[in-house]
Amino acid sequence: MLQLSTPSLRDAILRHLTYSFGKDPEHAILEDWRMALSYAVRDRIVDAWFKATEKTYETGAKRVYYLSMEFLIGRLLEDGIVNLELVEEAKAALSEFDKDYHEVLSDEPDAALGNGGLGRLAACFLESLSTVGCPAHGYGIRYEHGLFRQSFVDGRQVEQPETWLGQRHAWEFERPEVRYRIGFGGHVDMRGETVRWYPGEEVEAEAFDTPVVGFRGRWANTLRLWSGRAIHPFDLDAFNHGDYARAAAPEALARTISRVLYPDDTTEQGKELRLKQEYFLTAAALRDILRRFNNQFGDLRKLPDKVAIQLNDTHPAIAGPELVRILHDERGLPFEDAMEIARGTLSYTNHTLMPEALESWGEDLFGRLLPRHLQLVDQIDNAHATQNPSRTQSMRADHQVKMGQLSFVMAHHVNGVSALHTDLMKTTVFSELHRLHPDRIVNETNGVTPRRWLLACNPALAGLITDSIGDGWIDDLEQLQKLEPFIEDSGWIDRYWNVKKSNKIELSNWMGQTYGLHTDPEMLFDIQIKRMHEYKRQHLNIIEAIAHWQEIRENPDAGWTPRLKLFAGKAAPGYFFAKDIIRLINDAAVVINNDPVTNKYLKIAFLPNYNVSLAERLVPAADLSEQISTAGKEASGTGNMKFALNGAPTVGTLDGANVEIRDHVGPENFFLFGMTAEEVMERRTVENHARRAIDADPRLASALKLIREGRFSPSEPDRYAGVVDNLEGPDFFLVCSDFTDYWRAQREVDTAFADRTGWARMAALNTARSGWFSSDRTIRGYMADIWKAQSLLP
Ligand code: F58
Repeated sequence: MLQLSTPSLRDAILRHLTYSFGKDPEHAILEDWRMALSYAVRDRIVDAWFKATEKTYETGAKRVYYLSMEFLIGRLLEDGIVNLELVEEAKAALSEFDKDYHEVLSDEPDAALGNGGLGRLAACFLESLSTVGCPAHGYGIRYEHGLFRQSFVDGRQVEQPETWLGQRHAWEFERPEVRYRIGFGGHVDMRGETVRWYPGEEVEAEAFDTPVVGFRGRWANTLRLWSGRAIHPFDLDAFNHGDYARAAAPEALARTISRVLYPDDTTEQGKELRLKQEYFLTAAALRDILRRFNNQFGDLRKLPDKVAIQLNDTHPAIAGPELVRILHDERGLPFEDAMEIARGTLSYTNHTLMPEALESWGEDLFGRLLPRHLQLVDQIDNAHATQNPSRTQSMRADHQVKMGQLSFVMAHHVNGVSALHTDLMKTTVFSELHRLHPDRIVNETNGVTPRRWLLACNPALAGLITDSIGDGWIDDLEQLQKLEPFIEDSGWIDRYWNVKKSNKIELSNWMGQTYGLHTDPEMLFDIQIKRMHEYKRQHLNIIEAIAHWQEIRENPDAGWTPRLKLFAGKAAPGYFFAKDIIRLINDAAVVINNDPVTNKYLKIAFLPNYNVSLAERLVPAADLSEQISTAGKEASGTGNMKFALNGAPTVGTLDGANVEIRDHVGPENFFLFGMTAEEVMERRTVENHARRAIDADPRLASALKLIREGRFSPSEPDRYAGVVDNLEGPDFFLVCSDFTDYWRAQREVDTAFADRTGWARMAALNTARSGWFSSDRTIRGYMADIWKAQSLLP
């Protein structure tokens, strides 16, 4: 292989500035510097990438393919620099040119190609797959517009299109030679044994590759994103007749397929374009996987030995029927053999139990877009029914195609994302399928990459840890346990506390400069950041804050623990209740922050446009992590892990991975409240449960009364009537029933925080005991339990 000597980073930056971007240092703008640095870093990533690819071919190793509609990767430059251990060199090189490292890094657009946890998990997995040296590809869609940008007008969420491709970025390699035709609609031709699908419409999927480098640059994998294009980009005839709009129509139509990410997290909408996107991704990925397999191995019966395809939720579930179609219709294998090969290759991760989020497609739409696949779904369903005579539930009920059941039947393993979630899968949505296939469901508790979520975002803490126990923790996170003996040492605890304090000061300064928000870093920084959803209960948090504010007003001199409550998160554009909660928080913040009696003790802010980069600023500065979902609803959570790792104890329910976090950090270092998942189900059956809870708690009653009376919306007193009606009435997510215990837990937090050393110890124990929540551990679990794949690192 070609070996080039590596120039110094400084020389590489200058070379790219000059020859890739045609600028001299005097005339270069910030973006030029950012691009030159990115190219210099990218060159080294490419070296690692080629080596890894070569090794994968040489060894004939099994490859993992992670199919996901979302990869919430955020910015990539710092990731590359950190993983190649170039931080100091990059800082020094830039300062030679009088450029600030952080300013250059923040110039990069934040690639928001995902909605929330599911997409961010996929991004952490890619990084961990590379760090552990597992040969893998991520497959997704190269959305032109990622998740919308959020701003507030009079406290209300306003959405604007996101345009990450509006600025140059360095990470993708266009592959014009890798294109596949993807068909939709048309008809199915059946001649005896041979079945052929003749699509009525075709678009082309073109590949764009982004290398993903692992820690210390020992391995790099590929994220391959598909972009839609027209097969005949231009209607010359129309153009010649002066009809320019019609001339450009084919291209416009084909491009809509990868134009924009669907912004609806957790509710399923059944939109035609969404199904098209799902098939587009899946069909292109399968074509690509089979081409690579064919070149290297050939014999399709060996597919399960050489290929593991993970379906990230049901969004790529059409992979089951599509693989069967290719093997059976196109390659001529008997249906049963095609089924066996497909099932040996596919596995499926479930991320939600909420019925409204489980995908299903009307058979009319499905049959119109994918007529052959609908036939195959029926054949798969019938075969499954025949093999399992006691089965009562079909994947084809109510004129629908149920994608969860289809995925389950087509997968050799189905996994949940936390221990509790996996148990609930077995007893609720998949209870029948679990009875029929008791070995299929396994648990793989989520994790987060410690490179981004500690080493990069919290350099001060990472430095203290490395000073104390060496740097082995970075890719072996359970080594954080070695910190425990230091926690006894008051000098060390002071250092830990000072790290947190400096992070809080930095955040305070940044919020001051960015939003004109004045905050005191001595306060307890209490943070809830995640998508807005009723089950996540941001409203429980703000109602408790309102009740707390009242209490402080009544007795201002009672020695309150000063608290800053920060919120951030986007609501789906059509989710009006969630948007009301955003507005309520903003409205309440105005009133409470301007109360001279209380604002030393309580301040509230909702930071706009939550994204990965904002999370990277907030997580290291948090004192308290709000993980307060209705038990049984949050499949896992991953923000909860980031906070614990960075030394913010949790106030939370026994939900998702909170359960495992509490087990690891110890119950004395976790502020537990609320009903269990079982109690939740029971409470829902109690008549008037909300009314009873309100009548039993005057604090809750008066907070709701203030909201109802328009205390926070004087210009429109009944602005929140709908919200309060919901809470006093159905209150499906049991905000009222959990309020009193939440209040209690928060007062325990106040008391605990007043003891600085005690709190610092608790925070440090959260760090020391969170090593298990590394996504390296999760990925090793998938490799061993599901994919049967090996690391190729020595
Ligand atoms: C999330 N799901 C879970 N879905 O809510 C969270 O508990 C879990 O930690 C995380 O997955 C990773 O396992 C989630 O983020 C979505 O955003 C989907 C987007 C597309 C439509 C349906 C929801």
